[in-house]
Amino acid sequence: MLSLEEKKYLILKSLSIKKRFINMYFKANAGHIGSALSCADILTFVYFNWMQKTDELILSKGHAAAALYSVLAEADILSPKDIDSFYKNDTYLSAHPPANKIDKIRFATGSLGHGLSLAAGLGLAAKLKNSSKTIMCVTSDGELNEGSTWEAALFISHHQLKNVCWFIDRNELQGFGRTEDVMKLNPLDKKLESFGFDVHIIDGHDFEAFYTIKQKQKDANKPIAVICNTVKGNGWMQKQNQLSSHYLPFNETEYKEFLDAIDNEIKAIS
Ligand SMILES: Cc1ncc(C[n+]2csc(CCOP(=O)(O)OP(=O)(O)O)c2C)c(N)n1
Repeated sequence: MLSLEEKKYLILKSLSIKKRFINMYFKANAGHIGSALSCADILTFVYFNWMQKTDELILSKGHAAAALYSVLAEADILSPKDIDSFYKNDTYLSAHPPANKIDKIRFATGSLGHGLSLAAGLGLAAKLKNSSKTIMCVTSDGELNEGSTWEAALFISHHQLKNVCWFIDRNELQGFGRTEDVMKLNPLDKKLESFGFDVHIIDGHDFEAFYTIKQKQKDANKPIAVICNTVKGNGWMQKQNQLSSHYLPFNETEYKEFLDAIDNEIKAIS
C-alpha cells in the first residue's frame, strides 16, 4: 500500500500539474483540455512514483502534450519561461510534442497510433542490451482503432517485452463520438488477453490502484496492459465526460471556477 505521505504527495503533484496546464490552455485559448485531464493522474503516478531515472515515457496521445509538459515542469525539466511559450510562435512547446527538442521527449507523437510501436522498439532494444530499462507508454482508447497499435501489440507479445508497460486511457470518448460507437472495442480486456498481455482494469484516477499494478508488474510473466478507466475532462464541472471537453477551450468563468476548486483542494490537503 502507498503510505499516507506518498498518497498526499501524489495528490498534490497531480493538482499542481493540472493547475499548470489549465493556465496554459486558458492563456493559449486552446482545446484538448479533456484529454489532458483524463491522463493527468496516469502520468503523475508513472512519472513520480513508478519510473526510474533511465526509464522512458511515451505519451502516444500527443494531443494531451500540455499534461506532459506540466509533468516535466513539475520535475524542473521545463522552466516557467518554457511553459509560458506554449502554443506561441517559435516555441518547442507545440500543441503536440516535438522530437528531441525537450529533455525526456525523444519522439514526436500525436499522429495517433504510433506510440506503442515506438515503445515496442525501445523495449526490444533494451532487451537485446540486457538493460533493466522500463518503457511506459500511454495511449488513448481511440488509438485502438488504428491497426498499427495492434501490430505493436503483436510485436510486444511475440518478443515477450515484459519491459513495456502499456497504459490505455479508457475515457470512452474520442473527438466526435463515443469510442464504442465509432469502432467497438469491448470486450477490450479479452482482446488484449488473447494478444498475450497480462491485463488489468483499474480506476485511472486512483493512485492506490496504480501502486497495486506496479507491484504486480515486478513478477508478471507477460507484458502488461493496464486499462485505466478515466473521465474525460475529469474535474471540469461544466464539460466533464462530454465530447465538448475535447476541442473547446475554457471560457473565463469555467477557468476561474476550476482554478478555485483546485486551490481549495490543495488547501484542504496541505
Ligand atoms: C492519425 C490521426 N488521425 C486523427 C487525428 C486527429 N485527432 C486528434 S485527437 C483525436 C481523437 C481523440 O480521441 P482519443 O484518441 O480517444 O483520445 P482522448 O479521448 O484520450 O483525447 C483525433 C481523431 C490525429 N491526431 N492523428
